[in-house]
Amino acid sequence: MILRPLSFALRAVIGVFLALGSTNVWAAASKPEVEAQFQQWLANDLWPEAKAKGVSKAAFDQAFSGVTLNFDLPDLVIPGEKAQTPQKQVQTEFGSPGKYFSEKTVNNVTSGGTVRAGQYARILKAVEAKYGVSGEIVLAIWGRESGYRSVKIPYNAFAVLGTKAFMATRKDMFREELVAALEIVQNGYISAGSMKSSWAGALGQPQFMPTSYLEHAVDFDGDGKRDIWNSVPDTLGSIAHYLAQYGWQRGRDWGYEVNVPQSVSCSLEGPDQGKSFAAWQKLGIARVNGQPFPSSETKQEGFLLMPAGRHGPAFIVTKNFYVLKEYNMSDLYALFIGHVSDRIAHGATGFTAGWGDVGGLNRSDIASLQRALEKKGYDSGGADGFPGFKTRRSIGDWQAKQGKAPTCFPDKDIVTAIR
Ligand SMILES: [Ca+2]
Repeated sequence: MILRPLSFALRAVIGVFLALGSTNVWAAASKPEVEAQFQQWLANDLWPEAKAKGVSKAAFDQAFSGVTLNFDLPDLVIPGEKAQTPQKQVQTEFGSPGKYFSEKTVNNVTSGGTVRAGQYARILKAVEAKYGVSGEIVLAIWGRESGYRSVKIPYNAFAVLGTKAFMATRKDMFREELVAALEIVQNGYISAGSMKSSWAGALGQPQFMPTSYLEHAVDFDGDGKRDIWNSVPDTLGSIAHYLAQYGWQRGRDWGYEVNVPQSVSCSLEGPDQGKSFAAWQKLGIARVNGQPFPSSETKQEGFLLMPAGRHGPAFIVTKNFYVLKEYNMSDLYALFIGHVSDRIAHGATGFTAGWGDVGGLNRSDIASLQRALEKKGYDSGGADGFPGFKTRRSIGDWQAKQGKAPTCFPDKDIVTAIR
């Protein structure tokens, strides 16, 4: 009780330092000083919140036993130092979408998945029966997230999340995750010492953030622990449960590669512009392999997906594609999972259409393009430097208005032309 006002005072002082941007006037706190502030913050700031959430003192102390700050993590704002501008991040190059599908990565996840499809056939069948998600989809996610357990997940989750919640650019988000991590220990789902995470605080083989773990992790092998670190059945069941809870539709595929005739604009892309498969077919869209869409899909809704605009393969995807995006917001991630699942299931080969040599732009170029589009009244989905479907189709609409054939993807000329 005596320490609490001190903690407030400390934070007020830190606040003044930050507000003045005064790194040149006062030296930043030394590491031992920051470490001491962290220990005070744990005791006086975090503990009351954890206690209110039902976390016992014993569980709290167990979680933070021996935990110190990790100064090597990215995106930290050391108390007393001015926050770094995210300049470096913005100047990174936005790689062409094709880079995401390097043969090496695709082949590694595919071959690892093919082996495990046989090895864990019984468990995968039980997982699919319970949650409706095919084994190949679950395997592809497992492989992508943690290389089927081969990727090391070395960090103490409480050190990572504690450091981030104490002094990172998005500390409120990490604070929520840290409290969730404490609830995991409190509930006895796993011991604190076993909670290993990535440098970003993602847990175990499915790489769940702690709030996701609380909602979606399951004990599929029935030993009483939701052990997504060591148990393969728990890992597979938890991934499928996650997708099921986000609305995965049993019996439906994720999507199909298609040919899109020039008469169909690439600006028809997106989850809010769905049409029945029959309607897409009527527009002249057909599968690249010459096979018809499954008859069960005829009346169901499908969505046009063109991750590289006219410079790459096109797809009609189902709602399940957007469920995959709940795992990771990127279109390319969801497409990677769907594509690898097809390869595991059918021995399918690469995409029929090639990826064009687009790219070479910086994220800052794309962000300024997005701002320019918004100024002209187009929806770019936010100036984040990533050309998502809203940016792509707005480029297409702008091009059509200029009397140009829409490509629906940023390039240097477009960045120069739209200002
Ligand atoms: Ca278990």
